[in-house]
Amino acid sequence: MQIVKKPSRQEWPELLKRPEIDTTSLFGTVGEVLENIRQNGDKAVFEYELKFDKVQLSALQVSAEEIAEAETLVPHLLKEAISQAKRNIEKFHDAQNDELPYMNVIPEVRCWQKRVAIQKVGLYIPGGTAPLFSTVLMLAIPAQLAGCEEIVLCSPPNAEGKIHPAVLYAANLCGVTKIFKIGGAQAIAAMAYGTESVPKVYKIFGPGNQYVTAAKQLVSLKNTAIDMPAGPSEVAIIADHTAKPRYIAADLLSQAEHGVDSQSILITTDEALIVGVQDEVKSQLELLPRKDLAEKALQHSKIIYIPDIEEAIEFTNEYAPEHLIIMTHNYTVVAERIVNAGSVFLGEYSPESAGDYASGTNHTLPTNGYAKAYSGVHLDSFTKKITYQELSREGLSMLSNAIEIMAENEGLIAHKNAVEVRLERVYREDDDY
Ligand code: HSO
Ligand code: ZN
Repeated sequence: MQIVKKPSRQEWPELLKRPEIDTTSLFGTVGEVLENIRQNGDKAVFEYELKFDKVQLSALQVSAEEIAEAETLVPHLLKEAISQAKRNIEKFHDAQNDELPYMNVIPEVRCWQKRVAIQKVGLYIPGGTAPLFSTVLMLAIPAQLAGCEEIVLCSPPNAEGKIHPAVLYAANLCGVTKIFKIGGAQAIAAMAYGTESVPKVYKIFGPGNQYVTAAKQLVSLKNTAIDMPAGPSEVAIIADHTAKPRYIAADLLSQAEHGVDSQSILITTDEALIVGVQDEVKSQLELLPRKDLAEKALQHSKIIYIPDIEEAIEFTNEYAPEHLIIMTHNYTVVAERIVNAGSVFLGEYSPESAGDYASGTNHTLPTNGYAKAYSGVHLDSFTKKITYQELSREGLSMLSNAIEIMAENEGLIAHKNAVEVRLERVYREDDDY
């Protein structure tokens, strides 16, 4: 890990940077895939599955037999763990379903807002080196709670043409309506445009590599919404002299093992903590099955010593981490000052892993500094709000002056007339004035 001590403000921009990827040819390549699938549907999807996932599929949709088989392949203890996580995620997300405001803005002018589920949503679950069935829970549970009618899931098949049984089990458990063996940009295209087998959806959710992210960004330019532009996963930890190097190292590594481009950052007000953390990282890393991945991620990870806690908080807010763990003696006070972060973990018993799996919060969060403006996935991500209004004749007449003067001054006389005809103020040839 890179060690930086007391960086000056001029050094901050360099430290706050995320690893940059070269996107020069990316959008062109992905654009071709999208266009091919838009024009040729399933046929193109089968071809891309052969080309990119190296598998000749006979059907894109996962069959009922395959789902039943997955059920038998998932160990009992894992099923219990998934069901505990599911209960907590449901409980936390269900509580987000608050009352809808309904009001008389002025007497006789009633306005309200209704939350309506997005009818068709698409969930993307990456293949890669870890079967992310926890991400199925994080996306399908709020989709189901919100009341989405069609929940489509795409995930790349392995060389045998199969999706990991735990992914299928979780999808089936959480009300996913159709599961497809499609990965990468072709999955995003299939869900955005629809094919003979894949239904077209209105919003696409979920993480993915740079091709998936580029595809999501491209389809979002037309008529498919996306949750957020996702980048590599990241964690920042603020720690003072009371924090335990062992815990800090474990958290830095839990992020680093996700992939070579993961970012782990420790911001500490205590210089003495640095050596302890370095030692712990070294020894814990040795025991990890994904040591090689984690080691590479650690090469661009940093330990930053900022003695002043105020400055450490300011730095963190500028970085806007996806996950923020605060291990300081006064973590509640520090937490109150955080304005940019995807999800915050407080005290020494709240590792990021808790939120990644089972505490109830969602782990689909904004990366790459997007936490400055985006929220993580939540119940409302699966809904949209429709506003309604109902005015009586009296209500309209009380507003008529304001509407008519404004319409007139915008030069939009048809707008003015829409009020006047109702209040019978428009002169008509046959009117008997
Ligand atoms: N840390 C990841 C989520 C995850 N971790 C899934 C384990 N499995 C992004 O928030
Ligand atoms: Zn994780």
